[in-house]
Amino acid sequence: MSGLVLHAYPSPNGLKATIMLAECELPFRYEFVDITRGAQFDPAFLRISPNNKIPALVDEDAAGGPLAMFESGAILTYLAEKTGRFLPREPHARYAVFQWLFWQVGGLGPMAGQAHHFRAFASEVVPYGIKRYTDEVNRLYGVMNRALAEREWLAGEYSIADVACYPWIVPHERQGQKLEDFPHVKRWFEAMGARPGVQRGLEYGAERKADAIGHTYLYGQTAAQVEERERQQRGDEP
Ligand SMILES: N[C@@H](CCC(=O)N[C@@H](CS)C(=O)NCC(=O)O)C(=O)O
Repeated sequence: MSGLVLHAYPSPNGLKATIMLAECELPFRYEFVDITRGAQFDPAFLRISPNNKIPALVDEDAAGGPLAMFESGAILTYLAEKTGRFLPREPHARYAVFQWLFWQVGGLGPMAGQAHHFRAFASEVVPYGIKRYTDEVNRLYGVMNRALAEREWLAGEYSIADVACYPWIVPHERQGQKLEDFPHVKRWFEAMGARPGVQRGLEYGAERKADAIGHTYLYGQTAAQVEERERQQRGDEP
């Protein structure tokens, strides 16, 4: 076997990887990981993604042998370095990209994910959680809006920072945000959506809705439950 293999699901973190692969016009095999049915606990998947989350990438042609990695920020950086695209070499420009990439991976993504959870998926209505995460996402959109008031793309030139943020802005309504309140984010959002590579990347994301069964796999995970899921996937005796 040779080539790039992406293990993903069409949720925002998976879409970052498909958009980047499409933007770079890189051929790849798409291995669908049904995280709504527990495929993230398959021992073979956990060997490349020990955090039981998508996306994960394997480059079977990497120098020194097949290279597997998890975490979308690492994957975007790897693909940028492999292709020489969307990550400048000059240090000021490069670290501007890394700052916004880490801002997304450590801030926008987790906070927007919690806003989705409390607003749309929680099994009980928790007003404090809804307000806490809706407000924090609102603050983050404000940060992004101020950055985009000064430049066309988040870190100057179009980069993996833009790719990382976009799939998390697509479901802005589910996060309780109005793009009209953030005109520079709106302008950027429309420019992103007009890029053919972004459109192709999103085709892998004909949004699959997590259903009630999916929720039992996705929420309430503890270390012990994850071990139990893995055991079930291996088919061990109870
Ligand atoms: N920090 C990780 C987050 C990945 C993540 O949260 N992936 C979600 C889907 S968007 C997932 O695989 N969830 C499955 C689970 O929690 O079991 C990244 O940026 O790659």
